[in-house]
Amino acid sequence: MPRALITGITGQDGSYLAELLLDKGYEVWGVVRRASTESYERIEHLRDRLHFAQADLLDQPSLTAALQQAEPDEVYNLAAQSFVPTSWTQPVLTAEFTAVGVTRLLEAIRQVNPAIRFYQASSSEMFGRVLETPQSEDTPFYPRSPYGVAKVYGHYITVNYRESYDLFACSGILFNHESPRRGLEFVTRKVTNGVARIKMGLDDHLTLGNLDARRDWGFAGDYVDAMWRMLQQDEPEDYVVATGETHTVERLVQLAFDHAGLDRDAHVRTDPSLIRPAEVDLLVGDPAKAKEKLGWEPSVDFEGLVRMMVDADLERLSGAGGATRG
Ligand code: NAP
Ligand code: F7E
Repeated sequence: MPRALITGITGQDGSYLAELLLDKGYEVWGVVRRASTESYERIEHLRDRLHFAQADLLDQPSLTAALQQAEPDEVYNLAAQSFVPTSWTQPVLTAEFTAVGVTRLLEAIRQVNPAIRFYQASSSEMFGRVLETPQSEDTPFYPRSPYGVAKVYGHYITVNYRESYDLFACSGILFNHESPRRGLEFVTRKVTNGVARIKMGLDDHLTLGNLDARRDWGFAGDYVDAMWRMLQQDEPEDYVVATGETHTVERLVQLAFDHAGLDRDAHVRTDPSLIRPAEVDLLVGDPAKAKEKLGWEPSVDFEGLVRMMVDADLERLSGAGGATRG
């Protein structure tokens, strides 16, 4: 039975990846950090099939101990401070988790078992103020937030450990991917949850920032499959994972309100305080390499994703006793 260790198993991607690997017959270990209250909501349904190791990306000995305990064949590093606005208010902490944390984990792998295959969760935020459209594995980086800068470090330290120590280390440059398990502060989920709350009469309006930004949004369940495929190749390489389509935040808003049968103009406000100090205006990925070498294809389109998320939020809130309005 192959064994995998996932950092960030309590997050959106960690929960989908754990499901995928369990289905493939893996023994799945998750790194969890100590907290006074547990946050296992996204993996509650899997909990009795998972193994846990307590560790933190800030603490090198705990990472070494987690690897010694789990003895994994594959490590997926999904843990990070992943919310871009927080990276301006907590830039040093973001660098510790999202940048140097990658080195700590790679060092632990080198020490415990250099044959471990390693996946690093890199991000389209590294392209930032894009120097080429669409963005591919060859597009130069120009990050626009402390988060993006930290991810560039994580990307290059992964490449460097592959080249320096011959580790099987891959960096997946994933564009935005979403799901009903997305954190409530990210724009897709903020919109779909907001729409559902308005529909249920729990709120009257939704306040957003920049509606002109464009993103290449896909479904998280599809994207974790690409991570796994990267680690099954003969050679470790880096891959862009994206849909190849881009849409504005405004389009997301319109689709979500339409799907719930609500008038967008009656409920949407904007607040300049939600505009970022530096914005990423346009992202659209070129997934040709992932399609060709990994045989990867997205299965959910943008409209399908928005409908899935609105429906899930409506269902969740109906279960909580809300009452719909038209
Ligand atoms: P997420 O939902 O925010 O989950 C982040 C995970 O990291 C949580 O499990 C969190 O644990 C854990 N974590 C944070 N700091 C940690 C630390 N110091 N030590 C150990 N664990 C820590 O993120 P996601 O959307 O699943 O994304 C997964 C990864 O892909 C992240 O690295 C993100 O930056 C990257 N990424 C995401 C996207 C996207 O669109 N979703 C795109 C490209 C790249 P707690 O539950 O304890 O907080
Ligand atoms: O913002 C605009 C905002 O926070 C998307 C992370 O997973 O993907 C994610 O980063 C866009 C931005 O995601 C609001 O200005 C407008 O242009 O959902 P987001 P993100 O910053 O693209 C990348 C690939 C990652 O790696 C990250 O970890 O939406 N926007 N109004 C808003 N955004 C938010 N959050 N809230 C608003 O009210």
